[in-house]
Amino acid sequence: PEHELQAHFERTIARDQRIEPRDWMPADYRKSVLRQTAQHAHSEIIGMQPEGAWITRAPSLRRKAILLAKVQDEAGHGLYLYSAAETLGADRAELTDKLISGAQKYSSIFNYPTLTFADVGVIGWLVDGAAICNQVPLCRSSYGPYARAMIRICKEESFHQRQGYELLMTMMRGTPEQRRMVQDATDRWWWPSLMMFGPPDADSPNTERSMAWKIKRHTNDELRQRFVDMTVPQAGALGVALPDPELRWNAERGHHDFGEIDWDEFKRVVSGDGPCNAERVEHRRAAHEEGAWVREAAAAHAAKREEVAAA
Ligand code: FAQ
Repeated sequence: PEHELQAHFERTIARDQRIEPRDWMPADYRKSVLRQTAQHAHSEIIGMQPEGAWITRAPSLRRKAILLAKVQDEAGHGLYLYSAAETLGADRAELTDKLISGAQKYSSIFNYPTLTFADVGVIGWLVDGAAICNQVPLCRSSYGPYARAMIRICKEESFHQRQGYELLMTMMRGTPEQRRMVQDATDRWWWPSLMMFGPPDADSPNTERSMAWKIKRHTNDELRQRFVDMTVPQAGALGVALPDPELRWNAERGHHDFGEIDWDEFKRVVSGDGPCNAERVEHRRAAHEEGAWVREAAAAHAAKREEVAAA
């Protein structure tokens, strides 16, 4: 009976055990985990574009090889997360349709342009840094396949973050022009990175329930604060300024205070009206359409093998 299944589900959550694909779960739990994993998968796939644009223009063979590996990792994360979404009953082709039609979201951060090679370093430092901050606690998310995917993904994200920081360290030891490029990229990516954590807790419709179900382990503002506290000393070591005149240590709180985020900009970018939204989705649509023959060939090959096996 349903109330017994519900009680078992509640107990599993209360004991910090995992919900697995075959377990009974409330329809809204399934819906919410699916919403988050699908958005997360879409973010990884769309997230290949801003840096991918620099693969052909990387300044050395070494930088090209590193960047290629990083962008391939992001594709892997996306596929891994789509598999997690499939365990909840989603259909992968439908997920792609929902991304392309704008029915499902992906992270706001990937709607900003990458203007110079310093952006590649700053994405590794700030965007992967924010991703790690957000995703390490998700290794303890209550949905088993999602939590397990996060473990491997976080290991690769740490490598990504270090490569970005190392790239920036190298540029900061370079010419004044290179140092200016790093500062300029930091100025452009800082505020969008803070927006990755989502709306303030008071305006976050999903947080309360996702925390109760342990899908999320911390609120958006908690993780944003953690990221700021972690990043300020890194900026100091690098020798770049963070573009916020209100950023300062607050000894009483034991945290850094920081300025107000432009939430109008956030809303615009999330609702499709950021600097690169149209371009990102169009690029994904074109790649999907151009890949149709690969899917058809794979399906034909699988059918042929089945025929041979049956004969
Ligand atoms: N952009 O009620 P909440 C990466 C949406 S890292 C767009 O607070 P929730 C690695 C939200 O979905 C980036 N939409 O929602 C990488 C919700 O919409 P809905 C991906 C946003 O779920 C690095 C509505 O606003 N990481 O890809 C954003 O409790 C470098 C209300 O918000 C993840 O997805 C945003 N920034 O908290 C790749 C991490 N923020 O569905 C390449 C997992 C909020 O109600 C290169 N996800 N929204 O229509 C999470 O932790 C959570 O889903 C949050 C949002 C924290 C993103």
